Order: sequence, then C-alpha cells, then structure tokens
Amino acid sequence: MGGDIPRPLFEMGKWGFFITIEGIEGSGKSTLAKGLKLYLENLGLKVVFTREPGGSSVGEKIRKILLSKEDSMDSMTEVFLFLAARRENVVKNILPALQNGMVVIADRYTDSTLAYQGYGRGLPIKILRRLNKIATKKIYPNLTFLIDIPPGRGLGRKNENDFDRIERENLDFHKRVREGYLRLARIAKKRIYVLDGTRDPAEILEEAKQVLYKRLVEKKKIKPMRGE
Ligand code: Z5A
Repeated sequence: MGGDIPRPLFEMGKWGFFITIEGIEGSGKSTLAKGLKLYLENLGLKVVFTREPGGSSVGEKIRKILLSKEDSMDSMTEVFLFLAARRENVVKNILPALQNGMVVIADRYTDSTLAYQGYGRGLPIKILRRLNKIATKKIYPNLTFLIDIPPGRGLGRKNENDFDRIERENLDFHKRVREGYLRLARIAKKRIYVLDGTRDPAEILEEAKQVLYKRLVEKKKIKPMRGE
C-alpha cells in the first residue's frame, strides 16, 4: 500500500512556521516562493501559499482596486486598503494554517507597507507599524527573505505596458523603497535575511533552502517522523 508515494520525513509542531518574501517588483519573489513550497512539501510538510494584496476572496477584489491604472488615490486610502486585504488574509488563511501546524509562505506582508507606503511615499513608519499590529493580530513572520535587486533591473524583467499603478511610479520612488527595505533588514537582522537577487534563480533558491532548514531545526520547528 502507498506504492511510490514517499513517506513524510518531518512533522511540524502544533504551531506552524510563517515565512514572508519581500523585495521590489520583478525581484523574483514568486519564483522563490514556488521553489520553497516544493522543497518544504518534499520534506513532508504542509504548506499554504498566499500573496498580498490578495490571498482571500475579499483581498483579491481589493487588489484589483489597488493596482488598477484607472484611478489615483490618497496615500492613506492606499494604506487602509492594503491593511483591509491583510486583515482578511490573516483571519481567513494565515492564522488558521499556523494553528494547524502548517508552513505559510506569503509573497509580501507587513514589510511591504513599511517599504512602499513608509519609505516610498513618506508616511510615518511609527504609525504604519501600529496599524500593521492591529491588522495582523500581532501575527508576525518567523523568517523573511528580502530579495535585493536594483530597481532598473527588476522592472526591466517586466513588460512596461503591463505596469500597474504602483510600478508606474518614478525610479526615485522605487530606489527609496529598495533603500527602505535594506534599512528594515538592518533593524530586524535576526528575522530578515537578504538574498542577492541579481544571481541565477537556482542559486538564490539553494541559499534560501539552507537558511530555512537551519532556522527550522534551530527553532525546533520540525522533527523526524516516528519510525524514520
Ligand atoms: N504593495 C504596497 O505598496 N504595499 C503593501 O503593503 C503591499 C504591496 C502588500 C503588488 O504587486 C504591488 O503592491 C507592489 C507593491 C505593492 N507594487 N509594485 N510595484 P505584486 O507583489 O503582485 O507584484 P510585484 O512586486 O510587481 O511582483 P511580481 O511582478 O510578481 O514579481 P516577483 O514575484 O518579484 O518576480 P517573479 O514573478 O518571480 O519574476 C519576474 C520575472 O523575472 C519572471 O519572468 C521570472 O522568470 C524572472 N526572474 C525571476 N528571478 C529571476 C532571476 N534571479 N534572474 C533572472 N530572471 C528572474
């Protein structure tokens, strides 16, 4: 019975593990998320992938409003929409998965708001941190991968005609976002691991896998399945 289906190698404790992936546009977040999901599933872990803005049914509707090229919006309106989508994602996806001992991988989360609306748009970081705290029920990532890449290079990987409302911002905005991310990484050294995004995707994935495995073991988050 079971044939070729491999037995899980590891199991997770009662409370899961929360990974976020951050970086400017085109930095390779989705590519890394896919690779890490497969890696963790091969270890026998249950993985939930989500993205922001989005992730939930309401969140995906908010995403359309946020990224639409048709409308401009006030910076604080933008913040509240990102946070509304985040709240739904936490309540509907992230929290239940963590409570069930799963690994959650989120393509963008709280650091995006600090980097884009804080460092990019110039809104006060202290207020954004407080709002993030309320929106997330204080559910913060255990580990964040920040893929660092110069803005010109990230945007250059995408078709200019498909740029959304935020991608259309000028290069200075994207430079401030990148610098903001790096500043956040210096502040939260233990949580945020910076990956050089100018390399080959396979190399980036390999480094991220090693860091993740070490962190899961160090934090005693995974243990071998009984009988292994
Ligand atoms: N935003 C915000 O302002 N505040 C917030 O609180 C939140 C978000 C949550 C959401 O866009 C926008 O919302 C985003 C920030 C803002 N705005 N901007 N601008 P998104 O996250 O949906 O989209 P994105 O940031 O522009 O990401 P993306 O387009 O999905 O890119 P990515 O996931 O980082 O990259 P990718 O899809 O993995 O790769 C892009 C291409 O590059 C693709 O063709 C790959 O094959 C290629 N690629 C990937 N890695 C490499 C490497 N290493 N070398 C060469 N080519 C590569």
